[in-house]
Amino acid sequence: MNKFIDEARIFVRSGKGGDGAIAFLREKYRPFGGPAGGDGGKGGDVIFEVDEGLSTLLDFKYRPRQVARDGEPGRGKEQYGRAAGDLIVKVPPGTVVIDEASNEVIADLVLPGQRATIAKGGAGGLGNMHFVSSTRQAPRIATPGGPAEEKWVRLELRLVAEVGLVGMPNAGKSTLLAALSAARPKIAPYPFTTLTPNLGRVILSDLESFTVADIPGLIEGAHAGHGLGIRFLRHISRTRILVFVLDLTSDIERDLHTVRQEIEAFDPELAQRRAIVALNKIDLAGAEQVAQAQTAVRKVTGWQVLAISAQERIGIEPLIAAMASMLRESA
Ligand SMILES: Nc1nc2c(ncn2[C@@H]2O[C@H](COP(=O)(O)OP(=O)(O)OP(=O)(O)O)[C@@H](O)[C@H]2O)c(=O)[nH]1
Ligand SMILES: [Mg+2]
Repeated sequence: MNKFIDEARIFVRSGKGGDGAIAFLREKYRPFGGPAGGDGGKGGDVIFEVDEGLSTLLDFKYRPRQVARDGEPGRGKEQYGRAAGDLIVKVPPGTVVIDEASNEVIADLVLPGQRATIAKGGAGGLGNMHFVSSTRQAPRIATPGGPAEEKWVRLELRLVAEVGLVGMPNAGKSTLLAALSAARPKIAPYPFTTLTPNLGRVILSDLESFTVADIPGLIEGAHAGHGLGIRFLRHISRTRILVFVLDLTSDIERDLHTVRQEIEAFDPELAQRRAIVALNKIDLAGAEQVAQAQTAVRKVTGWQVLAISAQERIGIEPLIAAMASMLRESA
């Protein structure tokens, strides 16, 4: 299991272009053989590329410098300098690249194989063989290679999932993820079991599936750093719908209020996302309590409220159907 790292700061530098050469052909029987300085080669680009197999920015903790090679200078006898190969840096899906100097997002890499040039290599300089004219038979001019580009960039991972599970610690989010998908996150009868986000894929058919993210639980004051804080909410910023998981054995209205407030404090836009409520642990509650809770939560939110037992796998299919139809509607 890879350690989950979702932030990194790295230095990138492209390659400088090779200088053009100043050279003349000097052959035994051609004393003034003419200018023959070749062009320099292009410097390497630094290109980020999404690798589906990666799920963390951990590698960058060990390799915080990504430097491409310089182009080779041109040489005599009209020989070109070799261009440097580009440096391809693999990043996990969902990596946002931010230029530290301007604080601007310069790339958002989501799809497998997607690429972005983060630092462009310098062009090769021109050799003096290009500068011959009728009045200038022996030019002593060549141009230098283009400069390297360098910058510090911040990488932020924002997981790619259509549905985000949110709720208080111990509500049963990870149990629900396990019931929905083949994911096997850690589940335990105490708060803060989940320390980093988990992803699972819900398979509807051969052609249809969607990804669900389970994040660490939120508590009151999470936006001020309480519990594990709200920094993991970043990982549901790309989701299209949220599922609020509530534990029927606790005060559901208070829990719902708390979680919604923390999301609002993190990002008001995220708080507006379409949502479904999953009232969990119905195996521990009476039918009447479940019905009352459903009515109360529907009244407060206006959302669809489904009763489930993640552990006993009750009500899971209707919940999947509700998520799928909401995703289709908001496509
Ligand atoms: N009886 C019952 N217990 C459940 C149900 N769902 C989850 N649990 C139990 O509730 C406890 C917490 O479940 P988790 O899935 O770890 O809860 P979580 O929301 O992921 O918690 P954090 O990771 O701490 O935020 C575990 O002991 C589960 O076995 C359910 O439907 N019925
Ligand atoms: Mg959990």
